[in-house]
Amino acid sequence: MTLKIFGIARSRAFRNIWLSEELGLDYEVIDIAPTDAHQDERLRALNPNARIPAIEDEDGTVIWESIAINLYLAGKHRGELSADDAAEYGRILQWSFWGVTECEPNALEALRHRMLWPEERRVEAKAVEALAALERPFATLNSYLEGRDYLAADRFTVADLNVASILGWAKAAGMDLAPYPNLKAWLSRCTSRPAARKATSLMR
Ligand SMILES: N[C@@H](CCC(=O)N[C@@H](CS)C(=O)NCC(=O)O)C(=O)O
Repeated sequence: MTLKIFGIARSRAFRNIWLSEELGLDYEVIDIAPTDAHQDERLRALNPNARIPAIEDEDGTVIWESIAINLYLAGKHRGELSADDAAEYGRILQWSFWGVTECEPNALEALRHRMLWPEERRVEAKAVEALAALERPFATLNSYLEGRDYLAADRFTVADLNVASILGWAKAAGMDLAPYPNLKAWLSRCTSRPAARKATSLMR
C-alpha cells in the first residue's frame, strides 16, 4: 500500500503533497474537495472532524491535521527536512505552531474575502483587516531572517515548508511583501523548489 493523501492540492493538502514530493514518497491523492469533505464516508472513517487533509500511511497509520501530518512524515522518513538534534526539533515545532496560530487564521480570512468565496460573500474591509493583522508577525519573521536563509536550521526543513505554505496564502491574497524583504526572499526560496512547483502544478 502507498501513502494515501485525502484532499486536493487546492486545499491544505497542498502542504502534504509538497512534503511528499520533497521526500520522494510514492503517494496517491484521493480527490476530496473541501465542499464535499463533510459527507465523504471514506474521509469520515479516517477523520472524525470530516475535514481534509487526512492521510492513511502505507502501514495503515491514519493522521489528520495538515501540520501534524507533515511533522509525522518528516520525522518518520528523517533526512535533511527533519531535525538533526533536539534544538532543531524545538525550532521546527516552534515555527510550525507559530505559523498555524499567529498567521493562518488571518491569511485564510484574507484569501476567503479576496479569492475563495463567491463575490457576493466577500467583504473587502475584512480582507484589509486580516492583512493588517499579519503585519506584526510578518515583521517578526522578517527580523528573524536577517542573516538567515531558513527558519529552524541552516537548511530547508519541514518548518520552512509548513510556514511557507501558510504565508503563501497571504501573498496570494495580495499582501504587500515589499516591507519584508528577508521574508519575501525566503518565501521565494521555499516556493521555487522543484517539489513546491510540482505540488503547485497539481492545483490546476
Ligand atoms: N486545522 C485543520 C483544518 C482542516 C480544514 O479546515 N480543512 C478544510 C479544507 S483546507 C476543510 O476540510 N473544509 C471543509 C469543511 O470544513 O467541511 C488542518 O490543518 O488540517
